[in-house]
Amino acid sequence: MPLTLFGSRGSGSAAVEMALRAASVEYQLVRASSWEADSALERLLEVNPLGQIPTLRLEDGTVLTESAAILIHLGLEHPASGLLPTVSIARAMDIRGLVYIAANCYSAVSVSDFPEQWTTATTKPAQTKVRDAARAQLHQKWNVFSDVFGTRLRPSEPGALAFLAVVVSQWSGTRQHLKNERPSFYETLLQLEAHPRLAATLREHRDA
Ligand SMILES: N[C@@H](CCC(=O)N[C@@H](CS)C(=O)NCC(=O)O)C(=O)O
Repeated sequence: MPLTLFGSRGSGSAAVEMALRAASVEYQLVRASSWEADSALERLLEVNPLGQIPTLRLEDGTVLTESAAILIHLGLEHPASGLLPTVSIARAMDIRGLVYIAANCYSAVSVSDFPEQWTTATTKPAQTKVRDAARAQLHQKWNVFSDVFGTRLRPSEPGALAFLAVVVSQWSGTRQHLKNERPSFYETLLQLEAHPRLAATLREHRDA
């Protein structure tokens, strides 16, 4: 049985699709998300009680969630794919970057997307304040990512870190922020988007 990727258009599953393709791994895509009632949400909830994507079911039925964990697993399983550097210290830094994005950026996007879940306030203005604060935090975390990891993204041979950085930085006003605050990193992200390892998947996620 091929791997099954639960995902949806414009979501973080794009980064995992890029990785599966880079590693030439066969997979079937199941459209599922908590915000699409007509999707395979019930099936997703059976394997991931959080109902989050990306969720990847491996050949033997093992379920992987958490984009950083999925990308690290694929990189380690397919060392020739270039998803992770082969040199130990460089690999450790890329893993640090992947976990950094998941812990600091992806989490802030969740607050920005669903502020009502992060406050007991029920009024719209109060929830908007939560969203605005989450976005300010998110943008600050991207500044630091740019300063610490920006040169690791290897536009000529992008790997898992570049995939996750490009996908997660598309959301919550991050690109506009980076364009103003970290223009050179912003240009690197655009360069990466045009790379064949990313371009087709990004196009499908935009046009699907
Ligand atoms: N910690 C997870 C977060 C995944 C996540 O929040 N995915 C979003 C889509 S991009 C989602 O499914 N959100 C719906 C929800 O939380 O209900 C990861 O790093 O993969």
